[in-house]
Amino acid sequence: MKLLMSVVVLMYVVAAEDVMSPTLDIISEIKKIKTMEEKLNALYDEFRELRSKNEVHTEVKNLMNSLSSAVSALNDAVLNTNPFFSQLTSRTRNKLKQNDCWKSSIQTDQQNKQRDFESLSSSLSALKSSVSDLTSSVASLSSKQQTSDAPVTCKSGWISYKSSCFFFSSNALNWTEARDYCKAQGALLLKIQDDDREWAFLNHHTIPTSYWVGLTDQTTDQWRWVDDTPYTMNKERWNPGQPDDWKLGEEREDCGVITNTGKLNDGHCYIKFRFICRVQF
Ligand SMILES: [Ca+2]
Ligand SMILES: [Ca+2]
Repeated sequence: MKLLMSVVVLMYVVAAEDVMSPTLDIISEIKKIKTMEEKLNALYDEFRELRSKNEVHTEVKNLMNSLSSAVSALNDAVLNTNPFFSQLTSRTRNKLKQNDCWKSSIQTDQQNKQRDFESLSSSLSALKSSVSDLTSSVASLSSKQQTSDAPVTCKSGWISYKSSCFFFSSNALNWTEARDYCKAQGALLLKIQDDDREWAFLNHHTIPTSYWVGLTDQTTDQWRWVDDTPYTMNKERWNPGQPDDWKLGEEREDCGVITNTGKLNDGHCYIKFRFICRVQF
């Protein structure tokens, strides 16, 4: 561009030399030419700046177009992936709902287990208490048993056996008199425990003599002890065929007696036999 301008100036100068000869005119023209050259240079610089700006603008425009394309592509991508996100969101919500249900179920289960545990603990405490009571009862019974087995001290003429005092009379009375005598002594006409060792003790002191005991079926036709407690029949304690309620005249046999054999018979109550009284502690 500068070259072009210089050629133009030179042609102008040559043309001017041909046309104008005076020196002052030439100097004046040269100044004009320089002024024009400066103006042309300024225009050239301005043109170059404008061209540079235009290039920047083009570049910015291209960048904007690229950016717009990228945004459009991104938007399309977002639109394409939107169903996926929607589905994912739905699944996540469902999972959260399921988690809430599970959490509620687990909490309920834990509460039920806690109640069961408390109930079991309570039952266990009650059971422990019962076991403790039973242990105490067993200890108490054991102590009583030991006490009951211990021999007691009896008044003169009475025999001690375990926790009882026995009186084997040397005189004979009818059954009713014998009952009343024992009662007057603070005792009972003999009430026997169904115990082989006690039977052996009694036989040791009765055989070969007969003794009234506290058994009768006089009022009820059912054998009962003198304290009105029921008697449980044990035929092994009776003589063969007894009790037979044998009738003599108008009288039947209604009173129990240990005979000289050491076994029981029902006899007529008015007969006088020896008798046995017992005080049990
Ligand atoms: Ca009878
Ligand atoms: Ca009989």
